[in-house]
Amino acid sequence: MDKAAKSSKTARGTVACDNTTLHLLKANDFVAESIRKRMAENNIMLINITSSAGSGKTTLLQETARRISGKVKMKILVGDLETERDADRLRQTGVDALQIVTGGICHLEAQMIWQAMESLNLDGVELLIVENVGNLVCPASFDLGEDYRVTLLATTEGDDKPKKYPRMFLTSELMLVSKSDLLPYLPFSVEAVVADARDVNPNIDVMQISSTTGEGIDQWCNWLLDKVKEKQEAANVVAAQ
Ligand SMILES: Nc1nc2c(ncn2[C@@H]2O[C@H](COP(=O)(O)OP(=O)(O)OP(=O)(O)O)[C@@H](O)[C@H]2O)c(=O)[nH]1
Ligand SMILES: [Mg+2]
Repeated sequence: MDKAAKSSKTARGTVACDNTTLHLLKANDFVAESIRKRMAENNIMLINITSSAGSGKTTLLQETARRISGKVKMKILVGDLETERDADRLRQTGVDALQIVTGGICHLEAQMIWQAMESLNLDGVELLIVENVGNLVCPASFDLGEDYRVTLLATTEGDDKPKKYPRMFLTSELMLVSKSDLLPYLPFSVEAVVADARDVNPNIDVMQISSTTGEGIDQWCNWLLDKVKEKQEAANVVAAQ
């Protein structure tokens, strides 16, 4: 996997312009690297879940926790501008979840994850999932030190989003086309959305899921479990050398 900072990736075909935000992002990338190192030392798979507001991130994580929290030791950090609502929903499934309230900031930053980790006992944790603030724009630029970035795109949002918000899809390893149960009622082409996402990022993997019907949820859970195993096996190989 490419370990270059997510913020330095540029979409193909866009016009390069001076961007002062890039200087701020360097500070974020520095903290993100420290998180990545800490996750590597502790063998924790870190997943950053992004999407527009309301695409089904929390619902998917509730279903995920119900299915795999008995198989893998997992915890969840969830970011929102206000309220503890998503963390409350997640805790109802029995999983340990901590809410990060950004107080108006439209994305999570690496230093927020670093601070939250101080309140979270990570002993024995194998999988740490971060649910980012619902927004396809700002969270795309902030590396959180994750191993994988997973972006949900709900069928209700329209199939034009990968080309309109390319950075998010460029920096994601997996796109989950969510709310697939609504496909019969919507003018949404899965074929077109996959073609556009792959045009932006030829390496992006795609799964079609519905938290309502359960379509694709086992496949998604197996993907997560495989990633946890891969990281642990890679660490064992290094330790044996
Ligand atoms: N039809 C359908 N509705 C869904 C599905 N998943 C979630 N929803 C509904 O979509 C709405 C938003 O779901 P959430 O899980 O809160 O979405 P979210 O991405 O966490 O939202 P934010 O955290 O606010 O960005 C809720 O009313 C869910 O019940 C699905 O697979 N199918
Ligand atoms: Mg949510």
